[in-house]
Amino acid sequence: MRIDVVSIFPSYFDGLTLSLLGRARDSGILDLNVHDLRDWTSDRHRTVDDTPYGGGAGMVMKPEPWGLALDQLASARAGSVAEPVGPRPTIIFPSPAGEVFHQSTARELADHEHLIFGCGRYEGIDERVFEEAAELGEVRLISLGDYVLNGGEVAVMAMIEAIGRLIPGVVGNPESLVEESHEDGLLEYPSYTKPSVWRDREVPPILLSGNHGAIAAWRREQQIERTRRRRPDLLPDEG
Ligand code: 6GU
Repeated sequence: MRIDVVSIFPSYFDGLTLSLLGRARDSGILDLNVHDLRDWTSDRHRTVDDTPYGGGAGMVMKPEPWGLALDQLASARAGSVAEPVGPRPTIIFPSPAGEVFHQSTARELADHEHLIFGCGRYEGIDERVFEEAAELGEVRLISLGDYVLNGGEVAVMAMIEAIGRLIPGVVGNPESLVEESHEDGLLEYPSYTKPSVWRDREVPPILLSGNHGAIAAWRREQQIERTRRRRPDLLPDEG
């Protein structure tokens, strides 16, 4: 998979060289490229924002650098710039006004060949950029949840981590992807390791029983009970 990120704070993404995703990048499974939006400006001050038409507080990101960035990155496909071949990219703009990101969103996006993330700052990006982007690929506005961040960078970090670990080969043991919170609509069961007694706290004895059927049933019960307690909204309505 190829991922391009455009931001005025590219160093936010330095963390993606660490750990699992770093290894995926080194091995070539994940082709992750982070770009500075200011590289597509041409004035001496590398300006990316301006005052809003109609007035109001704050600044709006200018369309021109975004247009040039997306033209270049969306054409980074086989063939020529004029006549690219292969699937069109999916262009994602993190936005608190977008559809909410779920595990199902991550699963869907993990199947795409080319994702472009455009991180907005200030009061947002000139609306015409979204129209223009729709000529180049499938545009999605995606939110992490119902709260406001200062910019899209942290949201995109979260999305890339959620998507990246679902790409085949990124997580060493694919079974560890299955028994996880949200994968089957329930929260994860509790985990324990040695010692069996720690500060007078015992590991639930069933886990030491060797009875795999009983352990599986107990874990399922724990999942349902935790979900009922912490996230009842995830459970189907009972009558
Ligand atoms: Cl994707 N962006 C910003 N700026 N704030 C958010 C968000 C995204 N998701 C939740 N809050």
